[in-house]
Amino acid sequence: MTQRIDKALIADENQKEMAALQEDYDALGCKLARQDIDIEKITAKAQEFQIAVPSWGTGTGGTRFARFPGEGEPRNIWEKLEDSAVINDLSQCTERVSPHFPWDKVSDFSELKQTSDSMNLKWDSINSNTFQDQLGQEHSFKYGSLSNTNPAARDLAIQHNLDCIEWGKELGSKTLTVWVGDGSNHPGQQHFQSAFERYLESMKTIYAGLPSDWEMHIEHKMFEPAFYSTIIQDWGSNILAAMELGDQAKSLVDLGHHAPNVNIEMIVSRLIQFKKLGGFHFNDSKYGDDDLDSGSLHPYQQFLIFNELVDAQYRNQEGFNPNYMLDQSHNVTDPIESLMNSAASVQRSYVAALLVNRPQLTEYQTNNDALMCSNTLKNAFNTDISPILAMARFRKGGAIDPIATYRKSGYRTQAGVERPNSGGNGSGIV
Ligand code: LRH
Ligand code: MN
Repeated sequence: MTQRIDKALIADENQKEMAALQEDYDALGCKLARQDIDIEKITAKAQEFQIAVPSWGTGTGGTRFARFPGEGEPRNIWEKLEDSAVINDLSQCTERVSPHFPWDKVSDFSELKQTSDSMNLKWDSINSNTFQDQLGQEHSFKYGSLSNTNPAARDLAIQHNLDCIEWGKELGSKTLTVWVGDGSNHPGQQHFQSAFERYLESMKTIYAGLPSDWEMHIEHKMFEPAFYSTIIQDWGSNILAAMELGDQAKSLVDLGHHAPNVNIEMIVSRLIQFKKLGGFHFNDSKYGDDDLDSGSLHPYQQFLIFNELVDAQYRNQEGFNPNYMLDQSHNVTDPIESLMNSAASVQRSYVAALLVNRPQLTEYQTNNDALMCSNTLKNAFNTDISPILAMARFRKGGAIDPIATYRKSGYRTQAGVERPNSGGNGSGIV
């Protein structure tokens, strides 16, 4: 068990930063007050913000070419929980962890629940996995899982999702996320409608197994591992499936699963309007599903997505309760640092969207004053709200500067000592 970050160290490091933070915070408070914005109200909202971390993101990620494990890699869900606790200790906005089965499967789920409780961690959405075959698996998912032409393979995939619900119930989760790689690589290889009908039939059986207070989140993806067609390729197929299945089925938006330049914030607006926005997998990308750190390339797009989300909150949109989660692959950085950075980046997009003067924006929109519409959003986006994010962390017992405090703690080095390199570099995202 790698030692958690000592609260005294966090306090010491915060002490060094406090005077400067207070000065910046007060200055920002004056600036916002001139816009009739109460900084204390915004900071309180920032303190409420939560985003889940993916268990599989706490280890070094890779590509099909190679994976270069870092020091002190977490080797199992227990060590992934330790690292997730450190991320939450410092950032104070990541109390939920999203597991992936069977990667995180254990023999005793009540023991896993006790361990997460002891770390003040909760369980977010459960991710099923029917995009890989398990050792000795009777029916392969090579040609698909929930849409496979072989009913025995479909039954296997259905049963795995039903098992995920049972394990999730033991952990206190309330959501099942279903992403499948099903699709084709050659024109003509798959009959599109028949394949979608098989997928929907399978999903209906899984849906029937959902407890009444659970949601099923369907994740669309343009391509990979299939490179000609994918069963749920875009938000259109996604919302059709969610509507076909019922009220507990909603659409999940993974930012990296769209073609470059797609207007994701408008997709979000549509899903909100039709009460089908289940949640997000936040990350960033330049080309494909690059799974890069959130906000590292397109921070304005991420802000525009939150502008739609905060607008829905502001309008008390019915059926609006999206789940926020990171889904990234950290190939060249310390995963703990990238996850803390990314959680803060998404929190920043949310808080900046709170600064938008919505009555003013509505007036400019009504009068077709395009320039002032854009400036109203840019004004919020360009406001440096770093003091609010730091103050929110500080007030919840976290670190004013999470990266500096983490590096000062020597946690990674300690983990390296206690978790000898498992040597498996191989390839693939985990
Ligand atoms: C698919 C995906 C999905 C996860 C996997 C790890 O690309 O985004 O959400 O199951 O990554
Ligand atoms: Mn995803």
